[in-house]
Amino acid sequence: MKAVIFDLDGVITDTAELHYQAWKNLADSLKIHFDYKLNEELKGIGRMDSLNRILNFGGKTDQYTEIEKIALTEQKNTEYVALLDQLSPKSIYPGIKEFLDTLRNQNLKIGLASASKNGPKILELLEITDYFDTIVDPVSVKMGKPAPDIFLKAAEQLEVHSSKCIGIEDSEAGIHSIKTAGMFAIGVGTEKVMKAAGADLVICDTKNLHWDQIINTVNHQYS
Ligand code: G16
Ligand code: MG
Repeated sequence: MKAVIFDLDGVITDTAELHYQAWKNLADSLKIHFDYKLNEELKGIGRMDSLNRILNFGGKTDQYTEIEKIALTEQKNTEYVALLDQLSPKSIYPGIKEFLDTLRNQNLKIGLASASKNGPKILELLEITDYFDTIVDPVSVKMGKPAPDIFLKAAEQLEVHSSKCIGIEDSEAGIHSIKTAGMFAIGVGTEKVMKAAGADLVICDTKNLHWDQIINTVNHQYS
């Protein structure tokens, strides 16, 4: 293995609650019910796709023009970005910093494949930008997760063949994306959900990300 490609939200830090607050306020103003269940379904899904799912859920798909929808996503993002200021190095999930150090020591390349246009800003707030050899601009890929595009683009930018990459994800859409890209997939979450999505290795908590265990599982699978 030559590279590890990370998802951001739900793997490196928890921004789901901040997305929830910003989407909830927008949905309230549109008189659409929004709850944690729907928020869960938006994980890993890009901004406009997320808005479309919310409008669809509220039965209001046809009530807004494309220009109005862009304005709505901007309204949500302005609020979300203000909430991001709460993030600091303390917001990094347990074990992630140590894992990044191990990857560095093993001379592995490190990439970010997040659907978030705020990815670079979040890495800055967490003070871990320097660990990353590449960050994919989600605007540069044609299809969002579950399509493989964003993980393939990360491999391309790292100049590593996808079969030599490991992807780490917390969303089902993200696991599909990694597997379709032909990579080894680590799922952060419950065994049942992540295995069903196709994860090769499941960890329930980021503090259980241990390189020795990962590489053993990879070698076992490919032997
Ligand atoms: C993340 C979140 C999604 C969010 C998307 C776009 O994906 O999980 O809920 O809609 O980014 O974020 P933004 O509006 O900041 O561009 P990922 O791929 O990092 O899990
Ligand atoms: Mg995620």
